[in-house]
Amino acid sequence: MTEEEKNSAEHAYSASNIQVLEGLEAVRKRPAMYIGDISLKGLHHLVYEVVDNSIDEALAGYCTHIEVGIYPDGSISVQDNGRGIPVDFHEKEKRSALEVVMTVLHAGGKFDKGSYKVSGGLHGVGVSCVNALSSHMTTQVRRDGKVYQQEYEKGHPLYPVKVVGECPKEQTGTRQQFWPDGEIFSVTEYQYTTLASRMRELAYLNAGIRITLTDYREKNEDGTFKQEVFYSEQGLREFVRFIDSSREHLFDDIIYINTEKQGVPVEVAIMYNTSYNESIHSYVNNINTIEGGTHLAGFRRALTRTLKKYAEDNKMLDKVKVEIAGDDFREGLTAVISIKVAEPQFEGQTKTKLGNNEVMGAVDQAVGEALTNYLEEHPKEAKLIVDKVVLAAQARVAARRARETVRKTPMGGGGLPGKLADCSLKDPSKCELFIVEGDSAGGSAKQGRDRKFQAILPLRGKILNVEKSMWHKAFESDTVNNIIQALGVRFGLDEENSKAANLEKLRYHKIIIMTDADVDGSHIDTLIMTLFFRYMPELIRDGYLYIATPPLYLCTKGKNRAYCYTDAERERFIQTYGDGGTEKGVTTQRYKGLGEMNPEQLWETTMDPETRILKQVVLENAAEADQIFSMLMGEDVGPRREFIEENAVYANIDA
Ligand code: 0RA
Repeated sequence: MTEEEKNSAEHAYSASNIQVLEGLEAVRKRPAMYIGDISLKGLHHLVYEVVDNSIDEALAGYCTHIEVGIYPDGSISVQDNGRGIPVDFHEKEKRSALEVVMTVLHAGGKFDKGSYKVSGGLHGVGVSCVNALSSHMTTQVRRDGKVYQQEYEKGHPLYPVKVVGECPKEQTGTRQQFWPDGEIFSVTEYQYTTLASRMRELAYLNAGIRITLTDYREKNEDGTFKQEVFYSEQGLREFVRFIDSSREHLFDDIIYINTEKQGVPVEVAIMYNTSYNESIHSYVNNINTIEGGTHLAGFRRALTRTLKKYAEDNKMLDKVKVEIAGDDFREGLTAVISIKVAEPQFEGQTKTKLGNNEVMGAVDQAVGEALTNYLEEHPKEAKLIVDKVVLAAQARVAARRARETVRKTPMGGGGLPGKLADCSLKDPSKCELFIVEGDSAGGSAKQGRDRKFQAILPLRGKILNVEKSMWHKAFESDTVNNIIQALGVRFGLDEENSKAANLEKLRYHKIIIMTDADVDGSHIDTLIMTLFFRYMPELIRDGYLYIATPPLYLCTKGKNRAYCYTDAERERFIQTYGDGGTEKGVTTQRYKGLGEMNPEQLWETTMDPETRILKQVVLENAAEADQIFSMLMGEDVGPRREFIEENAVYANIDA
């Protein structure tokens, strides 16, 4: 073909595809509708979408290895050793099947007769969306001894699928590489840790699949690229062990279920520990259902019924005088539930609550049968569980009696705490609560704030480490009660789950933790975040929790003056204003704590919505957060020291 012929072929080619292109234009017009948002989250979602297709191929039994690469030019590659997306000519569509998959919305599973598509990202939008939101994309398929290729710009094919090479016949697979479009995304730089965390989770959820993550932007000392391999032979069993790695086990066994009931594949791993936490992580088609749903309800129902029946049948409750509640059965329980549903209905605020009713019975039956067998075959472990349940019930009842003698108000239901300086507006969506370390900083914050929409709650003294205390014990702590009462959050209203927080009366939609920028401050941040994570995770999930960022320095050179929030910012100030780019002539005032700023400075640097920097606390990966919080705040100091040494952001600030 001459250059001219090629151009005209490409032109004719794209002209015949107007219909398709319009479909993808919709994705570019409203990207958030398809991938959630256009920030960091949506950017990473593109990768998950592509990886999910390879996971599907693996679940169908044809793929064992997925390689993900992050490149210096901002692109991502995902390569698998599956059968390769079919490339044959599609009669109805008048083009290659591969092109249809890549350019038609929701065309993902079209050619997949028989086996149903089980994975698929949160929005399940398919690879064509990724293509539409990429400035460039290249797909390569190895099948039948040939390498096929097609490239795209913003989802538009640049040429029909063509053969670009040969390969051994037995070598098959799909390679996708995409460059996220900077015109669409507000950020385009990938975070290794975010991708690693999801790949680790996927490896645990899908035993036997090897996922390699390589960061071609970063070299190790020996010249190789930064790389991790995620592989789990034991799947969910290893996953619960990982989550509970810093907790003391009640016994070493993992109760493991892997079965299919009423056409629903159900996999569950359960472990008991000596803590007071309930940590149940549930997944549907590899998606973390943080709002729960019918599968979780089925699990809880089976657990309560089976344990209760076992304890009664074995006369273990005869001498127990207290009523045992559902929660008591779940104290110290860590579990991962993973099910596959052909047509999941996702509901709830974040579309992570499973609505399919038929699933409840399937999970209930699977867990009921397996747990009954386990208890009968393991009397020693069964006794440990029942004893722990009874203890939980007794402690709960004793605490309630003690509370009732002191005051009659339900937990978290009372008036506002005396230390709270409330704001005058009442609309929660406009109101902010600053939780401030120390009375003196609290005083400055009260003077410096805009009292219309900013409320201040100063905290004095130590904040309870809820990781180590029984659930109800937290409500005996003044600081915890002050926070809960100020927020207007109530507990104990939900029949199903009496520990669930009720956010209906939440009084502020921004809750801002404001502490000193030093080790103590960061410790207090962690304590408060632990309280929220364990008692009110919904509040983090809904994006209400923030951390304030006070400046580290005030740099001055003549008339130029700037607050610097990082060492890099201070460096930049010196480069720009210092004599000959040196520190000469620059005065640096270092802020050791919030208390060193006067009310005006505190407002200007840390509280004024126009100028402040707020960090939103996000729950990227609940299972991993569970593991990290239990490690940081739990009993075992070894792993904690290691983690702090590896992640010591504040180490040089204090030096
Ligand atoms: C449908 C049919 C066949 C393969 C695939 C889909 C497939 C899709 C993706 C997406 C990423 N990697 C993939 N690998 C395979 C094969 C049908 C056949 O060979 O008979």
